[in-house]
Order: sequence, then C-alpha cells, then structure tokens
Amino acid sequence: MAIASAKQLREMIDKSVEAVKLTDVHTHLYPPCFGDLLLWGIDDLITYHYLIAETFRWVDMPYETYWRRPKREQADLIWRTLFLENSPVAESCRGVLTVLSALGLEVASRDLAAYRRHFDRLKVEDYVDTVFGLGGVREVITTNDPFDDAERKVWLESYQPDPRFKAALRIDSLLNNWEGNWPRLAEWGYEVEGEINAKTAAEVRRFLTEWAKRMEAVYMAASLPPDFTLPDFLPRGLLVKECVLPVSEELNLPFAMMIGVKKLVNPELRLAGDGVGKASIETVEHLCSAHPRNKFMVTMLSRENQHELAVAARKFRNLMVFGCWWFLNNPSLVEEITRMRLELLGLSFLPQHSDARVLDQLVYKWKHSRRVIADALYDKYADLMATGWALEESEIKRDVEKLFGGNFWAFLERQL
Ligand code: RAT
Ligand code: ZN
Repeated sequence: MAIASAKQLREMIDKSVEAVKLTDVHTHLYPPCFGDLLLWGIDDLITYHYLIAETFRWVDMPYETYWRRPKREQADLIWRTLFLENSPVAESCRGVLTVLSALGLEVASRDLAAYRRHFDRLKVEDYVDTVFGLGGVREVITTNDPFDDAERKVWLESYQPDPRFKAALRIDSLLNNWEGNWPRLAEWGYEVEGEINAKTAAEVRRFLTEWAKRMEAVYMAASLPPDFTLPDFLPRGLLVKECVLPVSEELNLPFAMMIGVKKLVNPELRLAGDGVGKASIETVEHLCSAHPRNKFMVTMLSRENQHELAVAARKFRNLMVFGCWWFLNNPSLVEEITRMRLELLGLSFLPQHSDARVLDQLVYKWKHSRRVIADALYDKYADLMATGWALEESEIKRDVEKLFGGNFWAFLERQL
C-alpha cells in the first residue's frame, strides 16, 4: 500500500524500525556457556568502562584504590558520583537509566539497593531471552580471542553453540603484539619463529583456519592504531598480507578493521584508558584496491575519518562500512554520521553496532540508535515524497531490514 501522508510515513518508519529483529555485528558478549565472561546486571552496567572514565573526571582517588575495591563498591562510587552528585546526562549514564526503565524498575526512586534486589532474583539463561526480546535483537556477533586463556578453555572444553551468539575471530593479539605472542603459537604446536618466513606464515594460516572453523566465525577482526599503514614490512603488515588476507579470501570471511584506537593513553585507567586518533584512509583504499576478492568491513573511531571512509565505500564494493564506534556512539554523532552515509551510500551500509560489553546494554544502545536512525530515515523519505515519488510500506520494511542486518548477511554471501 502506498504511503499517502507525512504522518503515515512517520508511523510506518517508527513501526518498521521498532519491529525489526536485528543482527548486532559487533559486541563483546558471550553465550551463557562462557559463565562469568558474560557480564550482566546492575553492577556490571554501572562499572562499564565508559562510566569509569567519566567518574575519574570528578574523584581524586588514586586509580589503584578504585581497582582494588570489590565490584559492588566500585559501582557504589560511580553511582554516587555520576548519578547522585551530578545529573547523569552523559550517554553512557543515560543508558543505565534506559535499561532500568525498560525493565519496569522505578527510575525516579534512585534506589540502587532495590535495583540490586531485582537483578539478584534473575537467572542469566532466562535473562538473555528478556534482553534479546526488549532489544529486538535476533543475534549478536561476539568478539572471540583465542589468546585469552579463560575464553580459550571454554572453546576447547565446553563450548555449546547458541544460535543467538555468532563468533568473530579477534586477532589483535597476533597483529598488534607478534613479538609477545608468537611463542604461544609455538607452545600450542604451530611451527613458527619470530621472523615471518614462508613456514611461519603457513603455520599462522593454519592457526587462523583452525580457529575460524572451531568458532564457526563469521568474520576476522582487529582493532588498529591511527598509524596503521599498509603496505609495510612490520610483522603486522606481513601477517595481514601473508596470513589474514589469504585465509579471509579462502574461507570467505571479511576482515573487519576497527581503526583509530590509541591504546592506553592513560594506562592507569586500564580498559577505560584508550584514546582516539585520525587514521589514514589510504591504507583502507590500498587494501580494497589491491585485494578485490577480499571483503573488508571497516569502522573508524575518529569523527574526522567518517567522510573519507564513506567516499572510499563508494569506490570499493568489497568495503562494508559499519557502525558508529565507541566515542562516536552518541546520538549527536550517530545522527550526523548516519545522515551523511545515507546521502553518500544510500542504504548500502550498516549504520550501527552496539559494542555491548554487558548483556543489558543491548536494550539501551539499540533503543537510542533506533530513534536516531528512524529520524534520519524519515527526513530522507520525506524528501523523496516531496518530489512526487510514491513509497510502499513494504519498501520501507525492506530497507530497514537491510540496514539492521540484512546488508551484513548479503555481504557475507556476495560473490566478488
Ligand atoms: O567500545 C569498547 O568497549 C572498547 O573498549 C573496545 O572494546 C572496542 O570496541 C574494541 O572492540 O576494541
Ligand atoms: Zn568493541
């Protein structure tokens, strides 16, 4: 049925965006068989590293004193600082409140003890269903690092597939710290040496292939610094060229590059201590052009890189732009970036991923993003209707499904 008015358009977009069951292409969640590695509940929500950084804007306590405290005491400090002594206007604080509200808890009471009592009664297995339901999430892609001992043990001994959680093979340890990690590959029976010669490259390819298959990974991924440059002759450049790209092509797994992280600009903040820097788009262009049969997913952390990344995606169909990552996952920036991408790329990108580290965050990250994406879509469709273009409801639904995951699955299947 054709849409007849602006009011009907608004209703139809809201309905489609709210109803779509989405694929979240990048999270740090785990299926329940990983036990404590799956973070959830009020104390994990409050001690999310985004809020830790914000708390230290106010408190003078030595970082170590904070880290030595049990999680509940850390959460008490953050709650007091960011929610009681200041109004929680930052996006990550607002997110906690959105979660509480969606769960039917009384946000106005500010009663942390009551929230804790609520979560203490929940069982994680059931709660996964609740959160996926509230978030409208069909499946999430997780971040899986074979160099992480706790995680590795589960993969090797007790992993149970769960269709709601699909793996991405994370290879930061290999690419960004070859010197520190090649001896571990040797320990695990791969015949590698510090120098990346032909034998070592073949063994690294065997390692990647085995782990991608073990995890049934849907892509391989690495976060990369602003000065990531290719071609180069550093271990990272050689590993990408000789190992990652051949395996990625052979197994038809995109290589996801998350570019622009300055690791540990403040090491005392630990996970909260990373910063951002502008990276070179030439490296992305070089990879897409020199390896036309490889698929690349790219997100960049710096706002300054967003326009040139969208332009690069116009040139290379093997490049899928995804998400407004980390410091960009704020409504004002998601809005700006999504509108620009719609104008430059039409509907051929993935506007958002959640990056959820805590299960419950799926609820707020998607609620907030859906709102902004719906607003941007409304304006674009309204502009079309102003020309006399007639839109069908089914077309809006089709477009929304692509943006919220369909484009990801189609990219994986595409023949280049
Ligand atoms: O957003 C985050 O939680 C960051 O700490 C990173 O994990 C980043 O998203 C990454 O995947 O490296
Ligand atoms: Zn992440």
